[in-house]
Amino acid sequence: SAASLPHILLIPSAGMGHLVPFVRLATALSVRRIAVSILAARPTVSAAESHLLSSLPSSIPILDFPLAPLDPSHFPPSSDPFYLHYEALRRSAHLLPPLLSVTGTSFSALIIDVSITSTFLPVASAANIPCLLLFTSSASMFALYSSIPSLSLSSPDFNIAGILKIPNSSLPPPLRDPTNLFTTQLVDNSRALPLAQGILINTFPALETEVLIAFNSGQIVPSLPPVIAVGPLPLLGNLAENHPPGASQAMRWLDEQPERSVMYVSFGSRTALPTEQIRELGAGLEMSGCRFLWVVKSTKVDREETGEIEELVGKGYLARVEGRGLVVREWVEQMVVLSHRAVAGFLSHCGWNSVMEAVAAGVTVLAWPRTADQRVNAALVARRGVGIWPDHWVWEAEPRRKGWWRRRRLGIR
Ligand code: BUP
Repeated sequence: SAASLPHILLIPSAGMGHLVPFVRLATALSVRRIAVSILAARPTVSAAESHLLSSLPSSIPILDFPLAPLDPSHFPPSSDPFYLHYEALRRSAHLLPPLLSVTGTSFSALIIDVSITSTFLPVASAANIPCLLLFTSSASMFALYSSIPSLSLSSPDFNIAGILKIPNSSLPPPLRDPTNLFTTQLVDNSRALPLAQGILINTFPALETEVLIAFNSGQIVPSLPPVIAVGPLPLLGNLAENHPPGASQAMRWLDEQPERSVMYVSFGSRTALPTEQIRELGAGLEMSGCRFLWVVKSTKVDREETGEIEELVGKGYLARVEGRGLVVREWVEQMVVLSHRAVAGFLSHCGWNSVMEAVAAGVTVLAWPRTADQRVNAALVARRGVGIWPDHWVWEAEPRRKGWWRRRRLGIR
């Protein structure tokens, strides 16, 4: 009977980089005739998330989860809106059992985002529901993540189980500050990992062979449950059916370009470049003589993205590159872009979803990691021949004074 079929509740946290792999996992389970639902914490941070949630098919029903608001005065005013959202969700774990009892569905398991591990695992365990984690970055990054409690963060290199060397310069920048919200959450979550029934990662054995073997032979953190490579997660829907040719300005433009001639340029859904750096990147793309499709982004949260492109890239830029370069500010269907016959390269920040999508589409990556896990992912990109990475480029620490980029270029401190 329907009541005895497995039914899994998936609980993503904030940001497209987290929601997209959850939706892909839900889709993969649902085509295997496993009933799934997604818990959607409201309000979402970005408009892109609410748009994706509202476009899901009826086979992936949504359970709305209103978040108790946080008192902003308890956090530094510059706190990342996505980390604040993780925190609000983490603090709402106790509201899950009452919500589940109202739905009347008895869920056979939960699959939750790693960023909410330390508060949701105990709640799941008290409710007697098996709980697995989905880690939305690489297995290499998970090796660092799960080892954090036992590492000295000031060592020059982290040598993880003798199989993975991560230079200190690749440590996600927020981890340098023990009071940063990201750091306190990560340390808490990392300690709770052994309580999970399993850890799913969107990777595959041929890409991260040694790390996956090391996890499952207990060499990295002996107390961890099985680490299971479930990638590459299937892409959303049927590309050809859902995205007919010419469906958007970007696709119409790509349709007119020669085979494998275009560089796709995007730094993901939550990395904003300062205007001066946008100008420099624009100049570089112009000087390169390459064809390019550039998704330009100047704010972290898409709702705040307003105004004309010309204000960002500079007056006259669009006319100068016309025919050869297209600059857009709105969301593009990245997987459809990467699968287009005209696209040959991807200048990417190396968010993990972007890397997996490039691998799946067979597009070469030019890595320019900007923050978080991205240097660890970029190193893997270079090591496994997925692309290239000029690894002497360092993080640019935030916050910056106005004009920092020009001063750095001119060698002025
Ligand atoms: Br921008 C953009 N279209 O225009 P990552 C992104 N995406 O489809 P991030 C689009 O969002 P985290 C756009 O294909 C990928 O699936 C893209 O995830 C899609 O980077 C996702 O690549 C972005 O992991 O997230 O956004 O920085 O910080 O969680 O890695």
